[in-house]
Amino acid sequence: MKLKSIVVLSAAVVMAGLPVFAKSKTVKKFAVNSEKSLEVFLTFDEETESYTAKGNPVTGDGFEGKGLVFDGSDDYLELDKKILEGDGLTFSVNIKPESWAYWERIFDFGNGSDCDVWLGLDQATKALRLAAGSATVLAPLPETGKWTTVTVTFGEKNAAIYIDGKLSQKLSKGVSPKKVLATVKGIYVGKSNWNDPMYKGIMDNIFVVSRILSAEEVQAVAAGFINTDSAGYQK
Ligand SMILES: [Ca+2]
Ligand SMILES: [Ca+2]
Repeated sequence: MKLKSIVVLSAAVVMAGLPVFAKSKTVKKFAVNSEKSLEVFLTFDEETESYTAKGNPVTGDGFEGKGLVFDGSDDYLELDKKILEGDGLTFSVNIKPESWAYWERIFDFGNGSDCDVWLGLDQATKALRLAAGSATVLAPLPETGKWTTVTVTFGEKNAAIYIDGKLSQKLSKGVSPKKVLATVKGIYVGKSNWNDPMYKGIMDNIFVVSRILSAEEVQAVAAGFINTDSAGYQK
């Protein structure tokens, strides 16, 4: 088992050559760093990158450079509790699913019973579902074999899913990350807190900010305008 500690990257990360770049010329530059609530940014491109992985996932062709290949059997990541210390949370990832199974998880933060926030395939609607407190928000299920940017936000009065930077659905109810933190057991990427199927496919650019990004900021993140340089926020 590979067991490493999580670090927040503070080095400048240059992201270029995105397929969506040309379509997003109107998006303003958005930079985020640890002072701006950046908690996690995993690109899987550097040997020195540190994260907690279980099941020995390997790296393969990613959205840019390398990505992390989840075998659908026992591969997952565990994130640090500090991502839940804010009043809001934004999670973004480039996914290329190999297959979908009902209840398969992209992430699941909680305790597997009364307090859980999860993103995955909902059996009843056959859509991508974010469950956050009393809120259920849906988006079209990302196609297998293709790259899709999925971004979600949640907080006490917020639950939203964006697909490729565009809002799919948003509700003004949800659950505070701090409330999830109080009873949390697993903070998983690719795995459920219940006995549900594991994510099978590739993930790249796993990005977590401990606040709710605006629609404009989400659009910038999805277009790859992430700059973690200490120069900080610019737009
Ligand atoms: Ca990458
Ligand atoms: Ca494995």
